[in-house]
Amino acid sequence: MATQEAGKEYSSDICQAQEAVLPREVPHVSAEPNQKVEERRVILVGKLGAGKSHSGNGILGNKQFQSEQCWSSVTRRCDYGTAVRNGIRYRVFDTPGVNSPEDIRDGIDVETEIRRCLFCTSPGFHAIVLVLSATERIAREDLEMLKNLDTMLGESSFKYMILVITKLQNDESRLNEMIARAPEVAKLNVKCEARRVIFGKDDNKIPPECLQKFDEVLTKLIKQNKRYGKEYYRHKYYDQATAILKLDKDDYKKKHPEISDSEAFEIVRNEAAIGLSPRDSELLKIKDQDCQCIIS
Ligand SMILES: Nc1nc2c(ncn2[C@@H]2O[C@H](COP(=O)(O)OP(=O)(O)OP(=O)(O)O)[C@@H](O)[C@H]2O)c(=O)[nH]1
Ligand SMILES: [Mg+2]
Repeated sequence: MATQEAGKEYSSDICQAQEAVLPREVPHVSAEPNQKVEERRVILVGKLGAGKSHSGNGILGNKQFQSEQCWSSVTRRCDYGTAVRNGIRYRVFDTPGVNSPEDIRDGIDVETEIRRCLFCTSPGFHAIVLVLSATERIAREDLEMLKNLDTMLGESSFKYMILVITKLQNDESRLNEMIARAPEVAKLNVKCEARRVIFGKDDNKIPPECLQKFDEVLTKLIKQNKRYGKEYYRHKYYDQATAILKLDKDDYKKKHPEISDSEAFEIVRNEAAIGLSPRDSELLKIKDQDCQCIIS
């Protein structure tokens, strides 16, 4: 799809794609018209090279995001992927590494990318997955990243957060030991009510039992938040974003009258996530003037 291709700017000169990425599922032809498929919207965040795209591919069940070994940012713009796995539609939003030294050098505005991607999870996201690599030390920049996330998303976002640990054998006791020795991760673990899932050690594949655990944790998380009437994380700014996206949808429908409202909305929402909304600048202007939080 042309729009999806246009969003793929994540390969730098020194980091050429080595593997072909599977073609994306075209959203508007995938679902049966009257069949209501449960949708789960997930955002991936984390440090440069932590394995966000790798984790996103696992959640989707196929390779839609570019994931590779590289010293510079592989994912340079927000990207989305969608697939139906086990009867559930996953809409996964991949983001560039937060607080990477590349942010400044390569001119990647990570905050802008994450904000755009947040609004495009309209009407709100079910989970924010923080990807942590087990092979790297927790450094000052990681703490800075956590502080930034807190500032951007607000404290209540932890109720929707799942920690995914990459590059670690699926061994809970080893993870417990590691957590016990890292006070910052221990704090985070408490804030996330111990929702953490190991995604294994393999750079190619996430073991099925790890993915199953992720599904269970996510299902439980959604159920719990639903009980409090907050199935997904939303904020009044989402209403502003939705209003803008609806204008995009109306324009789109004028050009494609054969497409249903919901299909058109999904298409423009996906395009907006990768910066292709004709009203992108309006989307990015949505911000609370009084507080730094995008969402609180
Ligand atoms: N051995 C091993 N390699 C992993 C694991 N997770 C990710 N990798 C590898 O680590 C490298 C970086 O993974 P990516 O998924 O591209 O990381 P990212 O966080 O999306 O990186 P940026 O987009 O650059 O911020 C790739 O070569 C992955 O195959 C893992 O659990 N084990
Ligand atoms: Mg990536």
